[in-house]
Amino acid sequence: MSETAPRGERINIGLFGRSNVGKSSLLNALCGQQVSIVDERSGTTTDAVSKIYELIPIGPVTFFDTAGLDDKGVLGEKRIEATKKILRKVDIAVVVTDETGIGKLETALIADLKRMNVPFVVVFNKSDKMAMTAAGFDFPSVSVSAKEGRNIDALKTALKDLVPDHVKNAPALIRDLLSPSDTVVCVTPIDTSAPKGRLILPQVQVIRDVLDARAFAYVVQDQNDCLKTLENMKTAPKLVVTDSQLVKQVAAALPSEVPLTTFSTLFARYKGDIDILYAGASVLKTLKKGDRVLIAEACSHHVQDDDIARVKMPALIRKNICDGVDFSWSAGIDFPDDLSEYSLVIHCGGCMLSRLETLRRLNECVRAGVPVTNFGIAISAVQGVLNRIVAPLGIKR
Ligand SMILES: Nc1nc2c(ncn2[C@@H]2O[C@H](COP(=O)(O)OP(=O)(O)OP(=O)(O)O)[C@@H](O)[C@H]2O)c(=O)[nH]1
Ligand code: SF4
Ligand SMILES: [Mg+2]
Repeated sequence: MSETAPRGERINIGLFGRSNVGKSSLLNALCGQQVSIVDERSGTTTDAVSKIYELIPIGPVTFFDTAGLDDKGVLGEKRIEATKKILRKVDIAVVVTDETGIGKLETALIADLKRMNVPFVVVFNKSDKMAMTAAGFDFPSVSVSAKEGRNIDALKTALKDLVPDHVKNAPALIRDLLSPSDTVVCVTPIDTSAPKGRLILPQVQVIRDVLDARAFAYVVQDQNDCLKTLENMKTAPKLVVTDSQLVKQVAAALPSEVPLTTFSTLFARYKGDIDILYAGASVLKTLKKGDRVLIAEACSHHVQDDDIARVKMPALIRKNICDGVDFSWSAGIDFPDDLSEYSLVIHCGGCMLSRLETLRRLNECVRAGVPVTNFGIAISAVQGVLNRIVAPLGIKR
């Protein structure tokens, strides 16, 4: 990525701090326009304000201006809760304070951000009154005047430096695992759930990525066809990639030295964080009676008789691990506010989510201290083949 190249995905940047320190003024200074109302009275921003903006040198971002974290009264508590919800969703946080510096609230906020692993910068605003220096602090900071537009470029540079590597460098789908002329066998069952006359998009994307690597793709329907294909091949395949619903059968049919993975596992790495999802899957076998598991889907849809979230996944866990597990479900863009009551979150494959949106959801779980995995990885884990299917991706056990 060049210094000013626009990124494909929007980064969420939140401004947090006490009332009246100049959060809204700072947002306006960053965007060079009146986005948020500024007033000398405390508590001006009540509901969070979001602003989509092309921030040079980062690219597309969404800024969130929030209510002060010291807002008073019953409504104030609700606003603080809403601000904290945004805190769990941002990719980068800006902790705004003024000439009064770092007090109790900022210290607690910074501790929270460190614990949740959220990259942040502290902004000492109102430098036209008194310039603060961050000498002795162990965090990045910038002294600015939102009112006079002083040092705002330094803040933009600091924000750019905070963009996490995993956001900047998305992994490949499969091509990094291949050399030209390697062969990949894809197992794509054509059953009643397969769409008529075509393959599903994740399968097409994997095949395309194989071709982009100048490698060769064989496409077969099941483990028997896969074995026949292997027998006909002069050299062993570099990788066999199967649909998750056949992973147990394919793993049993193929010799153990044949590298095997699933479409879901490739996508878990491509779109999310395979290490987090793999670690989350290890919790499955420890589930016991009464443990609460949240099954989360990114969109709402009509529930079918063999619905994976409502029917198949709970049945798989009840049958193979423990039939006393207590399931809850969520669908849509929001997780429940309190994830702490769950022993595990099992998320859908997130086909409608971008990589950054997927990572944000995983991070929400990590920040709440709750293990998270996804449908595809969970199916392989419950079937006892997880270590085999992550091995070709170089996952450290
Ligand atoms: N001197 C000076 N005053 C500033 C600066 N930035 C903001 N202010 C003033 O501080 C007051 C509060 O600014 P806001 O931007 O509304 O502060 P806020 O943090 O959004 O406040 P809430 O929405 O109430 O939480 C206003 O009177 C601003 O004009 C600055 O850089 N210098
Ligand atoms: S798997 Fe895709 S379609 Fe299904 S709930 Fe998740 S994002 Fe939506
Ligand atoms: Mg405000």
